[in-house]
Amino acid sequence: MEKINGSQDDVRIYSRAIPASEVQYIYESTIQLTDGQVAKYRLDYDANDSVGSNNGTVTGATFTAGYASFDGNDEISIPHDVNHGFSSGYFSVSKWIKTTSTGMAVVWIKGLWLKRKRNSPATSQS
Ligand SMILES: [Ca+2]
Ligand SMILES: [Ca+2]
Repeated sequence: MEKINGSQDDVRIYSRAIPASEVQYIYESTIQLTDGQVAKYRLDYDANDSVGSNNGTVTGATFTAGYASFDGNDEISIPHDVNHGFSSGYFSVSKWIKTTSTGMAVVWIKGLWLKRKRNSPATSQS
């Protein structure tokens, strides 16, 4: 599946499940939801973590006007941190996304493992 072609901003990771009532806070930006927040990426001009210490590694994405732009091949990867809560099964991720794509695209992957079966060497027949 292809990666997102568009822009993303304000990525936040919480080490707990956030109920709908608090999701509304994030949407309205009226209350800074910091309870359980373990990472925040403003994506203004880099992919540094302004809450924790898990700075992202930028591959191709560019920063303009306070957000990150992706062209369908770009990505930002962040290191694994046990404090993010992924192992516990209770975590939340929020981000703003803008895209003109109408198909499906990857906007978030955790723990991607790609296994490729190695082809057997070609044999010739006589
Ligand atoms: Ca931003
Ligand atoms: Ca690119």
